[in-house]
Amino acid sequence: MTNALRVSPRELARLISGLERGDAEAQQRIFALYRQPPRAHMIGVTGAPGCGKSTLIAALTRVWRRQGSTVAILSVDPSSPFTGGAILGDRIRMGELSQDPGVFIRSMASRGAQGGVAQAAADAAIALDAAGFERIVIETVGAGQSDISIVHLADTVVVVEAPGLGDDIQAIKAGMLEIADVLVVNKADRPEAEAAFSTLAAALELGEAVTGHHGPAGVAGRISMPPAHHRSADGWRVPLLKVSALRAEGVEAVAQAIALHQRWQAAHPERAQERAAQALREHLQSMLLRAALDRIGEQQFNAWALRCAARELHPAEAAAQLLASVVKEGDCA
Ligand SMILES: Nc1nc2c(ncn2[C@@H]2O[C@H](COP(=O)(O)OP(=O)(O)O)[C@@H](O)[C@H]2O)c(=O)[nH]1
Ligand SMILES: [Mg+2]
Repeated sequence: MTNALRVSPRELARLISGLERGDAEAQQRIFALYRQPPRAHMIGVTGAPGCGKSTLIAALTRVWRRQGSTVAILSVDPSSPFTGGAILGDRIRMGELSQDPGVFIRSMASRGAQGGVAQAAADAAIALDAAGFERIVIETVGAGQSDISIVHLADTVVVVEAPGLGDDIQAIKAGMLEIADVLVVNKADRPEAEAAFSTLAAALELGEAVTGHHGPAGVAGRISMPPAHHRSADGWRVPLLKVSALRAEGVEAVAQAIALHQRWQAAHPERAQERAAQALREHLQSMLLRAALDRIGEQQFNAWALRCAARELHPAEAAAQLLASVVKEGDCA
């Protein structure tokens, strides 16, 4: 039986390619699919390049496959081993997963996608949900605004840290701590991991002391959690977990923490509302910019940019004047 709200494996690849190109037909298909309730759990995994995100995702996928869940992995990390032909080349890491029909692996390119790779990946996740994948993992490099926005689109955000990347608390510096639902210190098989773990644990305790957030115990409070954690602004206790993704040690605890968070957030719909508001804001922002640039025209835009470069005008003054002229001309309809 064919169902217009189901995406076949054959349609899936075509649809995602269409989204990458910013293809209008693919976009319309996603609009239709979005109207059905989501079933998949969307998990964002982020962290500095080389911290072991891809290795951890592969290890988590093995756990989920043993539990009977299907898994889709979207990578927006250009250095990822999931990227392009490297998937097949990296047999040790992905091993049997690349042959498993219950696992879908795809890297996302940003070329041409309107609103950038974050929105294209969010739309691809909708397609993957409609294709029946139960866990959808989005891997992003923990740097830059698009990565922050992509994690706003996930139900559960896993932030990965690792020793030996030059800075023990990069996650905190990049503002990643605020967005973490689960914090992982990877490469625990290396002795330096202990220091990274302690630094992060201390920073978390400090954060808790500063916010002074001590609400009633949530879902996590009733289930034994690792000793180091802190309470996020909305009451979720963020677990800090030590893992060796390479040796598949501690990975089941990460899967458990992710499952706990999935249950917790199902009881907190305000999270999903905030995510939708954020997505709406981002779409408005990119559409407004596009509409303004269309009206201004490239030639005029370049002329104003030259005036800014010549120090005739501050860019903010120029933007305000351009905006005023655009709004006066147009009727915003
Ligand atoms: N020692 C050790 N190395 C790891 C571990 N996890 C990943 N690595 C290595 O770290 C490097 C980067 O891993 P990768 O998963 O590609 O990191 P990503 O850039 O964050 O996706 C690779 O050489 C991995 O083999 C771990 O738990 N322990
Ligand atoms: Mg990677």
